[in-house]
Amino acid sequence: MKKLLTIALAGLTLALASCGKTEKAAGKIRVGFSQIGAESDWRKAATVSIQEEAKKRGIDLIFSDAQQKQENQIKAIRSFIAQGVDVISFSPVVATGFEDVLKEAKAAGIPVILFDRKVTVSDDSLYACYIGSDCTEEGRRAARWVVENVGENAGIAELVGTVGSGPAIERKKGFEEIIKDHPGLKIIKSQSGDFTRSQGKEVMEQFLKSPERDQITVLFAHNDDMALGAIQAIEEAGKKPGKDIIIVSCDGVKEMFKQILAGKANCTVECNPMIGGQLYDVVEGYMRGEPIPERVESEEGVFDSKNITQEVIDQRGY
Ligand code: GZL
Repeated sequence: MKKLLTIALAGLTLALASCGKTEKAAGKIRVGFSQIGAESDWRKAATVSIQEEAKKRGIDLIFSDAQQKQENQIKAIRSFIAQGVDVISFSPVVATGFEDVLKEAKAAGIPVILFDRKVTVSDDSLYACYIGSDCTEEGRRAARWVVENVGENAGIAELVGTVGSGPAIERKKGFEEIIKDHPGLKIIKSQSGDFTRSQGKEVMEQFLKSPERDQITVLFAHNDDMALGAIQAIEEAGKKPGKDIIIVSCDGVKEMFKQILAGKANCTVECNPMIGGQLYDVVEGYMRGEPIPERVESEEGVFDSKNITQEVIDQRGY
């Protein structure tokens, strides 16, 4: 009996091994991707780009949704390593805490491509490439728009993104870098809304009940979803969003374009989520033996009532 079991196990092992080889023989590139979740319209658009582009290119995508939890991202990356994928990519929910698992990927000889967000690590060789926006510049662009369109005096309420995330750290840094030269532009309230519409509404409701409520003349939201929630809160408080409180945010999602056209918001700094094509360009190049570039930039603009029309909205991909 024992002998029979041994032979069966050997056969199973052989079959599994050959299955792996068969897949490789079919030339399918295997990519493991850990996505943060579905916290915003921006994130959902990024997921569409990642999944649809893989399908178009015949790439075997193993996609994992971390439901906003870092431990799920670490588990997923470990699973990709165990499966022996060709490349790992992920959008880190927060910037720190990935060092160990990135060391495991490096030890396994699997390159890691950061998608959309950066990590803070002691050794930058732990990842091969960062594909995405310059969120610090997005913060600067938002502040420059305030200086140019609001002027030198404003009480600013700030809705911060996910605490510890790259975009929240960088957008705040960029915004403050510009307004430090304009002392009349003051951040008088600042709190995280975790990049979601519901929490953006809740925090804005608190701002509008605070002693400083009547000093708030500008809202800077780190993403459109929080700004959209804040618009609801401002209207429910009997104020006019886009007029009593000028609204500036980041992402450039279609719903925000509609609010700007309707006069209920004022500016959105674009952050392009449709970068699945750029990701797989790097992956396919690597599989052809080409070097992986350290950085792939995405092109973005600044949108307000001067360049948003219904036609622009109708043509917008996300
Ligand atoms: C930005 C991206 C952010 C978006 C949010 O690069 O990581 O995460 O601004 C999303 O909408 O949740």
